[in-house]
Amino acid sequence: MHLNALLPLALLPLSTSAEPIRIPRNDELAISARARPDAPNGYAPAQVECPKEKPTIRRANTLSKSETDWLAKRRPLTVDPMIEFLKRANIEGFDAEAYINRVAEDVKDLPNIGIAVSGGGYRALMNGAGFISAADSRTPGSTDKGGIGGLLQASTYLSGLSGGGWLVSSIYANNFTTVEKLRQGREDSSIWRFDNSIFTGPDLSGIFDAARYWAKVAGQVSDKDDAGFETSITDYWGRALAWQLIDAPEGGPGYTFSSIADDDEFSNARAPFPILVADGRHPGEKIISLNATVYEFNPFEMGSWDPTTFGFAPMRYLASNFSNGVVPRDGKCVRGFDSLSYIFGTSSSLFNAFLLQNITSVEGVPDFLIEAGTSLLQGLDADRNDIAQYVPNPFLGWNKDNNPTAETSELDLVDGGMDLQNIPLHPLIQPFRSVDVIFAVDSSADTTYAWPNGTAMRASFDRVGGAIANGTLFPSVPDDKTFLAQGLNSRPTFFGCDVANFTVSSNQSPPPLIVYVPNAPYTAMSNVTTFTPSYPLPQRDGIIRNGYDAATQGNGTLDAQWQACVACAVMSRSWARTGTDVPAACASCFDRYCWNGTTAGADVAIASGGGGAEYDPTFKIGNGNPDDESAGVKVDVGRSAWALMVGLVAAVAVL
Ligand SMILES: *[C@@H]1O[C@H](CO)[C@@H](O)[C@H](O)[C@H]1NC(C)=O
Ligand SMILES: *[C@@H]1O[C@H](CO)[C@@H](O)[C@H](O)[C@H]1NC(C)=O
Ligand SMILES: *[C@@H]1O[C@H](CO)[C@@H](O)[C@H](O)[C@H]1NC(C)=O
Ligand SMILES: *[C@@H]1O[C@H](CO)[C@@H](O)[C@H](O)[C@H]1NC(C)=O
Ligand SMILES: *[C@@H]1O[C@H](CO)[C@@H](O)[C@H](O)[C@H]1NC(C)=O
Ligand SMILES: *[C@@H]1O[C@H](CO)[C@@H](O)[C@H](O)[C@H]1NC(C)=O
Ligand SMILES: *[C@@H]1O[C@H](CO)[C@@H](O)[C@H](O)[C@H]1NC(C)=O
Ligand SMILES: *[C@@H]1O[C@H](CO)[C@@H](O)[C@H](O)[C@H]1NC(C)=O
Ligand SMILES: CC(=O)N[C@H]1CO[C@H](CO)[C@@H](O)[C@@H]1O
Ligand SMILES: CC(=O)N[C@H]1CO[C@H](CO)[C@@H](O)[C@@H]1O
Repeated sequence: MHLNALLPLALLPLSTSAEPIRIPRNDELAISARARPDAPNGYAPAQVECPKEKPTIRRANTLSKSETDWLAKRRPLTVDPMIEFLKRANIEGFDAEAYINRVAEDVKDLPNIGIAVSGGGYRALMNGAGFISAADSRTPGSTDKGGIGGLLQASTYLSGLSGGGWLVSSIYANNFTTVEKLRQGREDSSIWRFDNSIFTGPDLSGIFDAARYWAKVAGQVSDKDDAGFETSITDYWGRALAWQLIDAPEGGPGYTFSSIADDDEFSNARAPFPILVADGRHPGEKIISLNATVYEFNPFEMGSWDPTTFGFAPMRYLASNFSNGVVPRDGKCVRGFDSLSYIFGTSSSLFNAFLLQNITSVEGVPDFLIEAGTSLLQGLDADRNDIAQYVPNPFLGWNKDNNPTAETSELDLVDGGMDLQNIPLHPLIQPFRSVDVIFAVDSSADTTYAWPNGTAMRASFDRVGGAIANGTLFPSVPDDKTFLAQGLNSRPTFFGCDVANFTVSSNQSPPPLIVYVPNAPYTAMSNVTTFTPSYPLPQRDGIIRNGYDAATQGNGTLDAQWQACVACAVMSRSWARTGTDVPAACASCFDRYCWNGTTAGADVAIASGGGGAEYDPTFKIGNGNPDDESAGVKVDVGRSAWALMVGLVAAVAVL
């Protein structure tokens, strides 16, 4: 990393050209009430009587009954939004309404859509939010010419990892609200106030009171400790984040992930199925390799499809004493362990070190906390400070022959991007889910200037080549050099377009087509460093809009056919199954957007710091005119100079 490339940022004045952002009063547009503070005792899990039908661990050899039942409601509800979306996209020579109505009778030919939002801290949250708002028909303007609004309503799954998991969690914690409403916020609420650093906390009453804020966070975590449960830095990190992500007093300590299942919108299948991802870390293991077990969290279950763990625990009863898959006859059950903040904290545990190392330098943090932070730093094995502890291990004694953690009382999970699969594709390529197309929003910071270079896609492709794949398939994806040389990382690229190119056995389906949507500068320099702790609201909004412009190719300004091309990608697998000819308009889209299978060759000299030219893109739309609030990089120098230092020092991080 060239530090001097970043230094001028520190000298930029706080933007004065942008209109100040006005937060609506409570009697104006506001976020509606949210999911549920469903835990029995705030942040602390508690022992409860087991339900009549005792919770058990199940084998991962099928979808859960809960998911299957939910899908029976969801798939039919995607039909109308899909027809609307396809009609707007207006693929020449294709009668979308007639086709979709025909295949809707037998759901298996209905396009099955997934969206995956990568990790990358606030950058990933904001860029991902731009995509989601463009795909959401509730966003004003999203169904106008060139928009892709309705794609979200037509989708079955929405997965998030690390920073992308913050986005997904925040949307579902708040009753499947819109990005637009989260962005607008609410009076007296710290929701999406990313201008206030997580270290200093919210300024609800007009003053920052870091001491009070951190005392609350510490109090919540010690409630969990007092209840007899292991706590780790992930608890602190998750609780601190919750103030920005869950619109409830004190970050909603009682909000659980499983309560999403009871949410109006989700339970009536009016929203896609949300999934977060984390990686397993074996005892004594330091490096997370591609062989790490990938765990998923959904409103019903937590577990893994991988051959190692190959099982799922009921989310609502996590931390019950499962042994060999069952709670002993006289054993009690536990509820409230699946705190929403603990789950999104787990998925983003890469940031634990960021919290630990920086908390000590924040003014106003009470001494006892600084001491706690310091002693945590010194006391804990440094190799373990990015771990979220799941104690007791739900998979104790489970799948003993293959499960490396079958003998341990503790299950250690880490940031879902640690295995380089920084896009949460794993849940969506599971054959049982039969997803046809995945929109993969990549905000990874791979290159010198914090843009993606396809590493996350390549990692998921590489993984299906190993024994850990357990029946999953993935389209061919070239190496990072090819991504850079062919510009596959600077514009949307489709992978796996041609089903005829897959050799699949008779009981297998081809993997989904992947629409790769990399973060690139459309109208804003959205490559902010992963560890920047605060963002002035105009910058936040600029990055969200940039993500929106990536999703819509600037509402069609870069390609008037883009909206139709998205629709072609949605239809592709369904057409292949029903033997329908691909309309000429789509053939032309696929020519333009499908990777054609050629690689750059070993002699291409494109590498970050490898002698070739750096990938240093310029604005695709406009010129980053500072009069346009969406453009250019603005950095908050007012609040905390140290925060900038953090950004500079941490800029080398890749995730
Ligand atoms: C959740 O949102 C839906 C749709 O906006 C609304 O009808 C419902 O009342 C909301 N539920 C709660 C609990 O606020
Ligand atoms: C689980 O087992 C541990 C150790 O045997 C015990 O201390 C704890 O009370 C048990 N918890 C429940 C909920 O049964
Ligand atoms: C792509 O990104 C990875 C980090 O994710 C980095 O290690 C690699 O060097 C990059 N490749 C090129 C060709 O720049
Ligand atoms: C992953 O596991 C395979 C065996 O299934 C092994 O050959 C390979 O070396 C492992 N890779 C890594 C990076 O640990
Ligand atoms: C494949 O794409 C590359 C990069 O865009 C291009 O240079 C090459 O000519 C294409 N090859 C074929 C066979 O279309
Ligand atoms: C595209 O439309 C959205 C919503 O109306 C708007 O916010 C955005 O600025 C537009 N983008 C361009 C490049 O015109
Ligand atoms: C087609 O399949 C072959 C063999 O798996 C692979 O090498 C090639 O990259 C694939 N082509 C495309 C365009 O995905
Ligand atoms: C963002 O990208 C631009 C264009 O590549 C580059 O000039 C700038 O230094 C990058 N900023 C960061 C923080 O990497
Ligand atoms: C398709 C496939 O290979 N499935 C295997 C996944 O792993 C489990 C547990 O090891 C096996 O039982 C499945 O056969
Ligand atoms: C000022 C300070 O302590 N900065 C640290 C914040 O956290 C990052 C990530 O762990 C470190 O790299 C910084 O040194």
